[in-house]
Amino acid sequence: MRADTEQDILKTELWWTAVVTAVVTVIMLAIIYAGVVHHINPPSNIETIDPKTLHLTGEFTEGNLGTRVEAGDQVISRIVATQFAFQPQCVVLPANRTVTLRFATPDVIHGILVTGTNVNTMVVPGYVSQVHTVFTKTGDLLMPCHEFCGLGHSQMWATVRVVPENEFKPGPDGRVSCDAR
Ligand SMILES: [Cu+2]
Repeated sequence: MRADTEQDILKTELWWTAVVTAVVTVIMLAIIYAGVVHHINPPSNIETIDPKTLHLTGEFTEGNLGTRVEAGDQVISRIVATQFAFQPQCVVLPANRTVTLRFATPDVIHGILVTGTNVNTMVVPGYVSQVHTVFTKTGDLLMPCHEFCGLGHSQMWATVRVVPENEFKPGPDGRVSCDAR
């Protein structure tokens, strides 16, 4: 093979610069198109919360955790992910109905997934993570922490108890807990 001259190298470099610029342009246009025309956005529920005080005031205080049926029949579960447990350890949710899961953490980055479903999110200090979903199968689903958060990480998991809609009976305060059942 003959060694390329300076001129050949320059030509090749310019050619690949043009190719890369074209590819990046197409990708950027596709992202802008998806975002603006189809309203397809990243799952960004940008809601901030002070990790230092979330246990003292607001929706993530101990008494507010767990599942509650709120105005407009919305089913909302609030869960705190902390080293190395979830609070509460178990939440009850009805099947075949839109439910909202809200997570916050006072310490480090955690992550959750609910096995057998597409529920999967990071839980980042300073932010509230929110997921809307419909569970179609009943039973106890395992919800482990999937982001290494320290030595007790492997012990960190909770249960999502999905019950048939006719067995989902909130108390007078709208709450449903695993122990009450
Ligand atoms: Cu963790």
